[in-house]
Amino acid sequence: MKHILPELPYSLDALEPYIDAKTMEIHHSKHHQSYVDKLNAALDGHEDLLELSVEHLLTDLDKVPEEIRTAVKNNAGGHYNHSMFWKMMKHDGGGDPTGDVAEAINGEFGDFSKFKELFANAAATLFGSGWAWLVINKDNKLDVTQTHNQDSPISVGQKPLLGLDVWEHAYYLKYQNRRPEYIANWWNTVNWEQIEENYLKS
Ligand code: MN3
Repeated sequence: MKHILPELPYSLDALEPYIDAKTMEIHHSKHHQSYVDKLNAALDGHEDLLELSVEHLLTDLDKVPEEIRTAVKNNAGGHYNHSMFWKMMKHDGGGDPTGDVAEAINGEFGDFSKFKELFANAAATLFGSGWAWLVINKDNKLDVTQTHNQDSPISVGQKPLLGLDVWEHAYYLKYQNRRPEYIANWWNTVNWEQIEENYLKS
């Protein structure tokens, strides 16, 4: 079973003006596609591994032969992280979270603005390429974390609820070196219904 690029759940311009259509087009049809293609290339000839989902591969990387482990980690991670990321945003998103995830955020971080500050700081201070996350950690508590490159929280036993891609490819066309401005604007795209769903499933 070859891995395939999922369709975006909205049009390329749905996240304007916060994320521009050109960035979305390149990010989805070039960058994400490339993770999918390189994952399939790495798994070529490994019939047993081609049967496994990306989640399975990423939570059990030790089972992947050493000669393709790095390629699988990077590209299955890229595929998995981006597949989640697209769904974490929507047209007319943003605002405050509601429901159980809002209660959990308030319980863990004090209030939503304190959580936002922590998360934005994690995104802004990540050196190089990677992601900021809101996860449920191994102790079953909400936590704000960072991952480098395309490493995925699920490889270290965490359940990602919300993630922000801070690779330059995610924002450079519109924001150039102004990563904090991208982060500040990105909050207006967050699909809190999806984050609630992720929380309830975790
Ligand atoms: Mn990306």
